[in-house]
Amino acid sequence: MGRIFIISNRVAIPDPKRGVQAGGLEVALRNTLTNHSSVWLGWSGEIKAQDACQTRTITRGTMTYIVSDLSEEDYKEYYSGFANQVLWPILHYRLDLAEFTRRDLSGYLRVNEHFADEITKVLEPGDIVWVHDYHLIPLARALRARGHHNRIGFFLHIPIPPPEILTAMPNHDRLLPALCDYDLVGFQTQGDCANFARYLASEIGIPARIPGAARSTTGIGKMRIGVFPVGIETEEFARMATRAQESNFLKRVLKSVPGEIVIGVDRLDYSKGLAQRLDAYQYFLATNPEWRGKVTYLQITPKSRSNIPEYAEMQTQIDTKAGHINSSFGDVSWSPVRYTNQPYSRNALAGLYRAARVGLVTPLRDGMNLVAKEYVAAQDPDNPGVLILSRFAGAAAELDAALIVNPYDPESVGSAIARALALPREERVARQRALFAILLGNDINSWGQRFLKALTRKTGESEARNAALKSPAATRAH
Ligand code: GDG
Repeated sequence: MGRIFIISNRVAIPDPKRGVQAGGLEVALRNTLTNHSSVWLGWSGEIKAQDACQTRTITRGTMTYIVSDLSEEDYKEYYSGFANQVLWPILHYRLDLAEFTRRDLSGYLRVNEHFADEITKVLEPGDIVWVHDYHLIPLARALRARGHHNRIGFFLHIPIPPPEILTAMPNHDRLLPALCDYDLVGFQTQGDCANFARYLASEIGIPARIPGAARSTTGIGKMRIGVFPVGIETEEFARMATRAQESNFLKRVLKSVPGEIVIGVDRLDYSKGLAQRLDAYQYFLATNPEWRGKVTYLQITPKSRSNIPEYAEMQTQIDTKAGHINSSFGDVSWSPVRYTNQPYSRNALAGLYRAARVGLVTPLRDGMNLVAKEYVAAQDPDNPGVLILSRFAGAAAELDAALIVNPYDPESVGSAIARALALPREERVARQRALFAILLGNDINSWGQRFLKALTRKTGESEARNAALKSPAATRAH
C-alpha cells in the first residue's frame, strides 16, 4: 500500500507543549496513523490577507503535515458560510437554523479546488486518499478532474438526514452527487447510510443496497457505501482515567464538590442539546428535593464558532439558564451547576468522568459522540457510573445498555438522572460490562483499519458490505 493521505478541514500539528485540543476528528485519527507513512493536508487554522496566504509542509516522524492558510473571503464563504451555516445545520436536521442567504457554493467549491491543487503537487499513483467530513464533499470530483485514479474514500463524521430534509438544501443537486466520485463513502450508523441510499435512489436514480454499492456517475468504477462507527482508544483511555485519580487537580475538585457528580462535556454547539439538558436538570431538582445539596452537575463546554450569531446567542441562553438554576436551587454552600467554557486536558477529563456517578450525553442530533464512549471507558468496573444517552446520538446504535433518553423531553432526561443516581451497584456493573465490551470490540484502531481495508480492497463491492455488516452499529442499528 502507498502512503495514506488524510484530508480534513482543520489540521492541528501536534505541539507537545499545548497538549491535545478539543475536536473529535483530531483525537480519532492520530491513533490510526501512527504506523503508516502518511500525509495530512488541510487548513492551517490561520486567516490571512489573500496575497499573504501560504502552504507549509512540516514533518513529524512518519507524518507529513501540509497546511494552507485561508483568506478572509475563503473563511467567510467556505468555512463559516456554506460549511457551518448551511451544511452543519441541515445535516443535523435543523432547517430552521440554515442560513439560506449563504446558498452560494462558489467559495466552498473554490477552497476544495485549492486543496485538490495542493494534493496534486504531491500525490503519487498507489497513494490512498481518505477525505473527512462535510467541508470536503466535492474533493474527489476535483481530484478526478485532475486525472487522479487513486483510491479515494470519504467518511462523514456527522449525521445525514433523510432526503425529505436533504432536498431542502440549496444546491443539493450540485453538491451531493459529487459523493459518487469516491470509491467508498462511510457513515457512522446504519440510519445515516440508509438515508443516503434513499437520496441516491430518489434524486439521482441510483439503486443502492444498504449498505452496498452504487454505480459512480463518472463511470470510473463503483462507489460503495458502508457503516463504520467511529470508536475511541478504549484501553488507553481507561488507563488514563485510573491514573488521573491520583492527580492533585482531581483531588482538589472532589474536595470542593459535595456528594455525587453528574458530568457533561460538549463543544458549545446547538446540536449538543445543552439548553434542553439544563431544563432536564432543573426538572430533576424540582421533582427530587432529597437530592438538593447532594449532587453537583459539572458542565464543561469549550466555546466554538463564536462568530456565528446562533452560537453567540446560545452562549447567552446557556449562561442565563445555568445562573437561573443556581439562584433558584442553590445556597451559599452549594451550587447545583458548575458551568465553564474553560477547556481541560484529556487527562483531567478522564479523571472527572471516572469520578462522576452520571455521564449526561444528550445531543439533539450527533454523528457519533465520543464523549459517551470516553465516559464509559473511564469507569471503575467495580463501581461504575451510569451513562444517560440521547437516542439521537449515533453512539446509541451501539451503546444500548446505557439509559437511552429523548433529549427533547426534560421529564424523560430528568427522571433518568434520578434513576441513574439510584441504580443498584449490580445493575451498574452489568450495564458497564456490556458497554465496555462493545468499546473494546470496536476501538479507534479497528475503525481506521476497517475503513482503510474496505477502501483498498480490489475485488469490488462485497468488502465494504461485509465490513459494514460486521460492524456493531450495523448489527445493532434500530
Ligand atoms: C464530530 C461529530 C463525532 C471536549 N471538550 C474538551 C475536549 N473535548 C473532546 C472530547 C471528545 C471530543 O472533544 C468531542 O467529540 P464529539 O464526538 O463529542 O463531538 P464533535 O467535536 O462534534 O465531533 C461527532 C466526531 O466528530 C468523531 O467522528 O463523534 O458526532 O460531531 O473527544 O473529549 N478535549 C479536551 N478538553 C476539553 O475541554 N482535551
